[in-house]
Amino acid sequence: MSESIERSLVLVKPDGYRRGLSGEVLRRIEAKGYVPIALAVTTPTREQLAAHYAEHEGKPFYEPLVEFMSSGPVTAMVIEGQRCIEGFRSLAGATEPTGALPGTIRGDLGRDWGLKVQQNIVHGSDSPESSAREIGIWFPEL
Ligand code: IDP
Ligand code: MG
Repeated sequence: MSESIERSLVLVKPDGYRRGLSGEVLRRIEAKGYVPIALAVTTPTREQLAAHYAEHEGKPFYEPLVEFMSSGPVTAMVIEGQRCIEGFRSLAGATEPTGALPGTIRGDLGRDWGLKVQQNIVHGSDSPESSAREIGIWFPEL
């Protein structure tokens, strides 16, 4: 792999999966030009989520987040391309879906439901270190 080619771990969260938005998320990723190199539908275990969201342990939304993320299947994928970590975060938009800009996944497809955790359709790695760690959790074979 050329050094400048990055990988990012993307999840279509249970809200997005339930609403049938996995294809729409993948469509936007491919339209942007990033390449999916691994794809799976899986219901996350609490252990997987504890590892994935370790940085958030102890925060008020941590338990609701783990509860939400284990509530049903997610579509997990690894995407590849130069600067795809930053690029996918840009496609995803801001964490808080009410203020996420129109044109982004969260801005176009997400909204506030008055719950303890924001349901915002997607997760994307936020750095090369997170990406390597997260790919190890979701796709240990890679
Ligand atoms: P990110 O997904 O945009 O990287 P993080 O800060 O890593 O955002 O938070 C992980 C997830 O936890 C968010 O995507 C969202 O679902 C939820 N979350 C983050 N901050 C809050 C909050 O202040 N209230 C409720 N839910 C939150
Ligand atoms: Mg994050």
